Formats: sequence, C-alpha cells, structure tokens
Amino acid sequence: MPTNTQEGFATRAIHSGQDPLQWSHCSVIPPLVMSTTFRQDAPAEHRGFEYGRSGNPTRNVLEACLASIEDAKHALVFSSGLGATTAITSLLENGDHIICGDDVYGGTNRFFQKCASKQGIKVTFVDVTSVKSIEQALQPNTKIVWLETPTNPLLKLADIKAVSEMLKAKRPDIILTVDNTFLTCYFQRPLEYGADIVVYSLTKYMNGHSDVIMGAALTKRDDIEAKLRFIQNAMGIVPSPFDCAQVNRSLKTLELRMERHQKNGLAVAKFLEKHSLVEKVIHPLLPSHQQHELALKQSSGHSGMISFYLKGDSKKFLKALKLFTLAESLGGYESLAELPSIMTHASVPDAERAKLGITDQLVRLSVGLESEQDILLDLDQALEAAQ
Ligand code: P1T
Repeated sequence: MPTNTQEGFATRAIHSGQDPLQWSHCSVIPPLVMSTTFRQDAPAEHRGFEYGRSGNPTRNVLEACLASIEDAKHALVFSSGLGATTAITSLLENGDHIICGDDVYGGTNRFFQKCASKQGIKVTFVDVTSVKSIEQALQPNTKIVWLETPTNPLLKLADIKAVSEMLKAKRPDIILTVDNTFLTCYFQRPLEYGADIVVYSLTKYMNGHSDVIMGAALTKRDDIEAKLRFIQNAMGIVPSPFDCAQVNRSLKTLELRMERHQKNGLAVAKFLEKHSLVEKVIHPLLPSHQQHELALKQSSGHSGMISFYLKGDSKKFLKALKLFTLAESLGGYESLAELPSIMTHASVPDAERAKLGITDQLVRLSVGLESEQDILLDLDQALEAAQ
C-alpha cells in the first residue's frame, strides 16, 4: 500500500472542499446557490453569508478546491483573468512600479500600459529569461515582479526559483507573481519555487471547455489574501455562481485533459518540426527549445500550446484549416489556431511586437483533445494549401 500522507492531485481535484456531509441534504455534487442575498437571524447576524458579492457557497467550494490542488493556503476567484490582474495591481499605490515580462498576453500588456498607468503605476517590460535583466530593472518603488512562464505567445521560460532567490536576497518586499495559465498547477507549481501569488486565466485549461470567463489568484500569504479578499468584494470583480460550478466541474478532469493535451501537443510539435514549410517550432519539450533543460527542471510537462514560424502564407494556412478553429483563446478541448500579430497581441505596440519576433509568420496553436491522427491530417492539408 502507498504511504503518502497527502492525497493525489486527481483525488483532491474531485473531493477537496466537497464533502457531502457539509450540506444538510448531502448532495454529492456541490449545490449551485444562485441567491444574491441571505437571510439574517438578526440585523448583521448571519450564518456565514450575507450578500452574493461578498461571499457565495458555490464560489467557496471552487476556491477551496483550487487552493487544495495548487497547495496554496488561499484562492480567490475573479470575473476574468484580467479581473485577477486588476485585483493584484490594486494592491499597489500611486507611484509604485511593476516589472513585467516583455512577452505576455496582449491584454495583460494593454492593461499595464493603458489602465495601470492611469492609476499612476509605472511598468517596465523586460526579458524575463534573464534574471539579470530583472535585477537591473529594480527600482526603489518596485512592488511587483510579474512573470508569465511559459510566455504568450513565444513560449519563453522564466526561471521562477532563480528570480525568487534573487528577490529574496535583494528585495524581499517585492511580490513575485507568476501567471501559470499555460501549464496549470498540474504541470507547474510556482508557489513551491517561491512565488508569492499564482495568477490564472481560469478561462483556459483550468476550465477547459471554452464556456466560462474567469480568473484566480492563489497565495500562501495571509496578508495578501486579506487585501485581495477586500478588493474582490469592494471592487466587485466577482464571477457568477453558475460559472463557479462550471469550473469546479471542469477541475475533476484537469489531470486527464492535461495529459492528453500534452500527448497531442507533442505529436504536433514533432510533426511540424519535420515539415519543409515550417521554419521553426517552439515547444519547451522539444530539445530544440532554447530553454529545454529549464523546462525539464521547472515543470513536469507541457500543455497543448505551440507556436511556429511558417515559410508559406500564414493567412492561407489559417483559412485552410478544417478541424482547427481560427479563434483567439486557448486551453479548451477543441483545437484552435490564431495569428498573434493581428489577433491576441494586436494591442502590443508595433515596435515591441517586431522586437520580440511576433511577426505575421508566427502562428499559435492550442492543440485540443481530438484524435491525434485527425489533428495531424488537418495541419498537413492546411500546410499544403499555404505553399
Ligand atoms: O481572458 P481572461 O480570462 O481575462 O485572461 C487573460 C489572460 C491572462 N493570462 C494569460 C496567460 C492569458 O493567455 C490570458 C488570455 N489570453 C487569451 C485570450 C489568448 O488568446 O491568449
């Protein structure tokens, strides 16, 4: 018999926070509580819930389950991934400074450049593959270092442990935040490497069914939780109970889905790497990836995210796809393809995009859970059409 004291990932995803005995009716599936308000026994005397924005039983279940699978102490969910980003940024004051990776989701870049700046928050974008670049960008008013790893869309990696160690030595007051959307806690555990906050677009792999927009922030720190809990309610960036129930259901299959995304994604990466019309494939588990060793050290696998440079006409390629859907977003069971330069990353200023290499030849794939052979056949015929 195994002697593990901690339950396995899938067991926790299925059961954490969901003991039927906590509800008088003992429903096996957590109840979906849609009520926006809760009866009080006497003025300001309630049984844990007063108003749906401040707290909701279905939301609590999801937050408990998320905290368990991430090995965080606290999880807070928000109305979108960018809602979580807004909440975390609201920890700062006018005049504070953020260091953010230069290759991040276009909406994150836009939020920092166009919204956070209006609150008087300064942002420096740096290449987070280099700990030195981050160290050199530190300012006395720096309050957050924001890493996305792997990055969107170029799948570059930041060494979370090395960044955390540098910050602990130089500036332990700085909050290290890691966007773990591309890998999920199934493949990568930033808190174990010293991150203070893990942030998610739950819209992606965590929900995995492309039918919910939601975000989350997870932390082991009570001080950060207390501030974010206040912000969640006071700023009103909350998701609906229905959406919470959807994501909670989706987490049950996270392990199964991630394994299959990884298998299909790797098959696609190997196929593309051998194809004459493909200039370069970016996938952290390919030995050709510039940080392959770090990928093996820092994560236990990779999702279905792949980017590649095409020699042919990328618009013709995308139009010719039949099984893959041309659409933004990622992490759902269905395969998606997109052109970051004019879709997900159109809001990144032209010069920055050019510097990073987000050209019109760069295609991003979110490889889904369909049959491997059908995925490969579709790519093959679309590559033919792109000649
Ligand atoms: O869409 P939303 O739930 O608000 O999440 C924003 C977000 C945050 N972090 C990462 C790494 C992301 O990829 C995203 C959203 N990304 C897309 C919609 C996309 O197609 O890349």
